[in-house]
Amino acid sequence: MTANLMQRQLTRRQILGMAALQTAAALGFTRIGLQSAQAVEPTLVEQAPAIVIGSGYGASVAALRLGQAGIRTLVLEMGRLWNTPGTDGKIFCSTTAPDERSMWFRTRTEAPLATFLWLDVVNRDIGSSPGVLDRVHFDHMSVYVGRGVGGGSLVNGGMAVTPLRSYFAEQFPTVDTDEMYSTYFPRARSMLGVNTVDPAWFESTEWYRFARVSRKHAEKAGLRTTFVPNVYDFGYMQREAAGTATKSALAGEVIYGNNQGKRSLDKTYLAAALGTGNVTVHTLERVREISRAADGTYVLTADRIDTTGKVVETRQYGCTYLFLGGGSVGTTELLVRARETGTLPDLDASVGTGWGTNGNVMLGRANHLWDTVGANQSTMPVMGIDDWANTANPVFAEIAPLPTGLEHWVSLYLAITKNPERATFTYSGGSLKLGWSAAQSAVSVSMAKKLFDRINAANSTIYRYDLFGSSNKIFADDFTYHPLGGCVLGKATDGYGRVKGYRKLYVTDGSLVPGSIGVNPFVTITALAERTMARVLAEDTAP
Ligand code: FAE
Repeated sequence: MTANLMQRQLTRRQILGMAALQTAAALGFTRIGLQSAQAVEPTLVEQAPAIVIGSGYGASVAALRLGQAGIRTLVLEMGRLWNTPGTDGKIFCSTTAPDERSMWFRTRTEAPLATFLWLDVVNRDIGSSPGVLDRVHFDHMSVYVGRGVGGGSLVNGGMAVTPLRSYFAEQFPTVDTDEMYSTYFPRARSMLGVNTVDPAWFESTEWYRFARVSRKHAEKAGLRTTFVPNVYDFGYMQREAAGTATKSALAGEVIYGNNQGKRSLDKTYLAAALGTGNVTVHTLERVREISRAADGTYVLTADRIDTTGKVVETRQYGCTYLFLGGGSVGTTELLVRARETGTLPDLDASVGTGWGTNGNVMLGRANHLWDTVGANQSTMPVMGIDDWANTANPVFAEIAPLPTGLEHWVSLYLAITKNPERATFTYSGGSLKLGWSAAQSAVSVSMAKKLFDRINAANSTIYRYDLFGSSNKIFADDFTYHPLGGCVLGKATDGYGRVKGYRKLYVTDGSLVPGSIGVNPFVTITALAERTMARVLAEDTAP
């Protein structure tokens, strides 16, 4: 979709919603809605017909569709509203100069690349604040997540990929694929503002030289590459390149947020949700407990934090309909805790199971001196190596940028492998544990290695040993960008995200996806949430 078309599709209500987001930010409110522009102080105990936890993809779809159905809805988000410029005039900081805005209550950044030429030059000491990117640590695995109004959409690479139909059907055998591919995927893509890079510009611009070099190397190994759509506005990016627009993707901005160009959820679904006039967002409020009142309504306990992380108030909210959109880790934590502490004792035993990393592994290859990847690199990936059809070793590898402003001869990749390993979350001693082992990551590594050994052999190249710490680690297998599962569709829930054991309780986020989807996941999460909301509004909310 072109930028103009996107703009034409912005409804008056969406524009009103965006104005509410801006006003709230400027005045420092933590409550945002069309009424909140007049600064209504919330009461300590608030009752809403519907509450949505989180404001990522699944949550935003729920909020919009509830608001459009005329149901007053409260969204509780633990992160900030990212709309207030810092002292440098920018809302977000760049990957090359991270500051306190970069990470969620850290004193040092924890970027996926730990080192460069084995030097500790990537991570920086920072002030602690509710920054936009979090890295949640478990034994043998850590999970990157976005924090703020818009969740992962604030920090991700914007790759908007519809999964291969046959693999979607394999992962979701009970879901009607015809309906998904004819109705919900197109609806999700249209709402998210998905567009594609102009191939002619791609072939000629210095900003995608890195991708063209990786394509050449893949082709030399007999592998297929494919263009990948994105939610970054490519018209805007071309103006950045031409010097007529402020640079964002072309200025190293991505995992700590983009100041321009990206259609994150606060510009799409959430703006439209607020525009309905029925949706209010509370920020810096972390839900920590869900229980049920005698009349079957839900009671939430939420901690409101200040920008130092201190809990300044604990609030209780009540609602009839509760939608969980805290992401795979956030939602699963809430439900596993509720089951184990007895506040929702009838939750199914499968809550907490079926979690996977989408087979994520990051790696770098060292190119020959004549194969320069360019000092100038766009942060938005637009191409992948697609070897998913290789049943002996299915891999889809995103050709990732490494924008440092210097030529470094590195080809970087985020491989998505068909790793069948799954893990279970448990709750003990007051904290969430993930039963993921190093051996389970080794399965992803072995699959990625088979593919990239082929590419190295065909091009007489080797891996980079200097990027992931001092121990010459070639494969970063200890983190995922794509946490999936924990409350799997059809297992912990019915076929539409209704949580088993409880009425009017729904999951709408990445926890529904059974550990793997073969491509970057947000389009799938969004489309499934659209499907859930269509069904729930048709069947469950009638008076
Ligand atoms: P998510 O977007 O994570 O939103 C959950 C929200 O809930 C967050 O805002 C949390 O702060 C909030 N929350 C959690 N617990 C609570 C609580 N207890 N109380 C209140 N609020 C809470 O969930 N995917 C792609 O498809 N393409 C990409 O290019 C891509 N690149 C990525 C790059 C990075 C660096 C990262 C981290 C992820 C990337 N992803 C990408 C993954 C994608 O962002 C992710 O799958 C979705 O954001 C998950 O959507 P959910 O709705 O599940």
